[in-house]
Formats: sequence, C-alpha cells, structure tokens
Amino acid sequence: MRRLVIVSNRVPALRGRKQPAGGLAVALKDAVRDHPCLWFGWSGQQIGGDSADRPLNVDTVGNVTYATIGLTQREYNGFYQGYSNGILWPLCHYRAGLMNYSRHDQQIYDDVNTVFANSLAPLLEDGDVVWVHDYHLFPLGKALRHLKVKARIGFFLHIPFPPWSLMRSLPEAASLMRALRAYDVIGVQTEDDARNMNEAFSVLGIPARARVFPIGIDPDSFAACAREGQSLPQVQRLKQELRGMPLIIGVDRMDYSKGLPERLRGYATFLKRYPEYRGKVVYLQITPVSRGSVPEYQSLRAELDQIVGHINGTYGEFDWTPVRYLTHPLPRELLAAFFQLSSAALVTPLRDGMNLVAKEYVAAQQPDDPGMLILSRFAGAAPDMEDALLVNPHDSDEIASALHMALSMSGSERRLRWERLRTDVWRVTAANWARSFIAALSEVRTA
Ligand code: ADQ
Repeated sequence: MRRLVIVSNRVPALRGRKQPAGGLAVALKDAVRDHPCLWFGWSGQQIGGDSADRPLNVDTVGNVTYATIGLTQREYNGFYQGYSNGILWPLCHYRAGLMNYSRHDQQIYDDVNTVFANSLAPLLEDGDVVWVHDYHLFPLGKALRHLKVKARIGFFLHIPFPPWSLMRSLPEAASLMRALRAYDVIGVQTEDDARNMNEAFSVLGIPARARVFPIGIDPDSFAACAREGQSLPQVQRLKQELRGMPLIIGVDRMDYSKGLPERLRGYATFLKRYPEYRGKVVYLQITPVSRGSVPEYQSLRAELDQIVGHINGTYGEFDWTPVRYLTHPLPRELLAAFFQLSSAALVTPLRDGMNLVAKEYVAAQQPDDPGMLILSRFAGAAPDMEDALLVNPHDSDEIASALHMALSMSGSERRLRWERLRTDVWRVTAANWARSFIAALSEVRTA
C-alpha cells in the first residue's frame, strides 16, 4: 500500500481546531501513525450560496494530509442533520419511532455522497487504499466506482446495524444495501451486527458479506493520562470536595442512545432503596451537548435538566448534592484522572456500536484499588466485558442493585474482575482494529 486514504464525515485535529468529543476521532488518531495518509471529509464549515464554487482546503500535519470541503446550508440540513442524524442514526439504534423520514433529505444525502466522490476521486493515486467510515457515507463507494475508481475500498460501520425486519422501515433500505456491493471489505463492530447485515444481504440476494472488526482504544496512552492527570489541581479539588465519599461517574455525549434519563432514574431508585447512601456518595455525570439543533436532542436536554433537578430537589441537603451534572467536555487527562478517582462508572447505553468510554474506564484504573464498571448488555463492548456488572439499561431496579453491589464489593473481587477486563482492553485495541481492517483490505484481490 502506498497511502491510506481515510474518508469520514468530520475530519479531526486540524491545526488550532478543537477535537470533537467523538469516538471515531479518538480511535483513528492512534491508527494513522503508521502510514502516509490522506484524510478527506467535511470541513465543518458552511459555504454560502450554491455549490458551484466549492474550494478544497488542504493542510498537512506530520504524515497526514487533510483535505476538506464545505457544505451549503441546504446540504448541511438535508445530509447531516436530516438524513444522517435524523433518520439513519435513530434507525440503526433500533429507534425507528424517532425517525423523521423525508424523501427530500434522502435526495440530498445521495447528492452529497456524489459531491464527496467528485472531490475525492481526482486526489487518488495508484496504490491508494481507501477506508470509508460510517453511516453518513454508505453510498460513497458506489459513487466512486461510478467515476471508475479502481482502488481497494473498505467500509466500516461504527454504529449498530439492526435486524432487517426493522431496517426495512427505511423506504430505500434495499438500495442502500445494494450500494454496499461497491466495497471490497465491509466491517462492523459485533457478531450481532454482522448477523443482521448478512441476513439483509441474503434476503435481498446481494453477494456481499460483513465481517467483525471490534474497535478499541490505545490503553497504554489512556492509562498514562490517568496517572499524569492525578497532579492536576482540579483533581485535588474534587478529592477535597468528596471528603472520602465514593464517586460514581458517567461520561457520554448527550445522545438518546446513551440511556441517560433511564440511568438517572436508576440512580434515584438506588437512593430510594438504599437510604444509607444518602449524603454518603457523589454521582458526577459529564455530558457535553451534541447535535444541539436536532429537535430530539433539545428535548433530551430538557428532560435531563428536569430529572437532575428532581433528584437534587428530592434528596439534596444543604451540604450534599446527589448529582453533579456538567454539559461541557473535559480535557482527556482530567477525564482519565476522574475515572481513576471514582469507585464505579455507569456506562448504560440503550444501544451502542461499541462504547469506548467503558474501555477507557478500565484502562484508567489502578491494580490495587480498581473501580467497578457497570455496563449495559446492549453496548457492543458487553460481549467482551462480562466481568463488568452487566445490566439492562431500561431496568432502574437492576441499575440500583448494581450500584449497591459495586460500592460494597470486596477488594479481592474487584481486583479479580478488573484483571480479566484489563486483558480484553489490552487485546482489542484501536491499533489492532485498524491493523486488521487494513490487512483485510490489502489482501483483497482486485479485478
Ligand atoms: P460515540 O457515540 O461518540 O462513538 P464512544 O464510543 O463512547 O461514543 O466514544 C466517545 C469518546 O468521546 C470517548 O473517547 C470519550 O472519552 C469521549 N468523550 C465523551 N464524553 C466526553 C467528555 N465529556 N469530555 C471529553 N471527552 C468525552 C461512535 C459510536 C460508538 C463507537 C465509537 C467508535 O456511537 O458506539 O464505540 O463511535 O467506533
């Protein structure tokens, strides 16, 4: 391979630009070190007027050249907000009822994929291997083939893929599936996702197959962050505030897939059923606002404000706040250090492609006194993390029991469970994920 070409909707870490709090950016950052690399995608900027004059921005940092284009307001609304985040995201997270279906948005989604292909194709060189990421770009491979691109092209879906019986509620599901034939390798996170996608292929008679490539983190660097973060003044301040009380932590983008209202209700049930913890524990939930202009995300924010207010109003004392709730991101070192300081983490998505926070939490712990991970059975990470306390995120009683179990568990059991979790987090890493996907793509024989 001469060059790895990564294509994703958003392109991270341009000079001086803030890193978004998203899993894809974090995972690929560790993966691009080994190859000369072109990373193509949307600049995050909106361009005025129509799309006739669409400049390409190019910037090289180290061995990575970033090439980005802007989107018009209409494209942003239809492609990004509308079809990607308002239709495909809820559907792939098994929430067909939250889809705001619009044929108009579907047309713009296809058009933007064509725009991506038209801008990318002239940048490609012989020997490039192209790796396309995520649900924004299902039809990109097909659009590139249409322009006679012969390179190997792979596709990785970071989010879940639902059963065909659900997926087919999307009017153009069959043509989306057919578009996937353009890819030489199709990767998904879990066995369930592969089974669902392959069932769809077989129902439709499409000769394509999805394979499993579970994503992970860079555990060594996250563990180092947690160690180095201990000296930050904020960590000392949090320690003082805790006055020896155990800390429960939650860290998620503000998204309805993450099960946040359900989790908070689980914590409220915990305080109700186990009054001995009132005034004796602190729950810190860090939830940066995400996709804040999509209506479902606005109503989620209002709901969270209401539940947090209700819990603090019901159980709070003049010197004790049951839930501390932040809606802005924190630097990674601080996050890692808070993970290390805490006694338990609540990672309870209703559905999640993988969930990197679960793995980061394990990586940040210290061997002599590790905190306990409480993890949803419906996170892609769950099958490989059975030594966590696995819960049904809809069941507030189960969340309450798991919290009690985590906070009262013996040190020896915590250490035993953590040792086993640790083995998996250091085995299924971001580097191994990227290496095995790229190897699979390099092994494909091209016509
Ligand atoms: P996300 O839905 O963004 O990713 P996740 O895998 O948990 O979810 O990754 C989030 C990342 O953002 C983590 O690295 C986390 O530390 C960081 N982050 C979250 N909240 C933060 C905060 N308050 N401050 C700073 N950083 C924060 C999508 C899919 C997932 C899949 C990933 C990777 O939805 O299922 O695991 O892609 O494939």
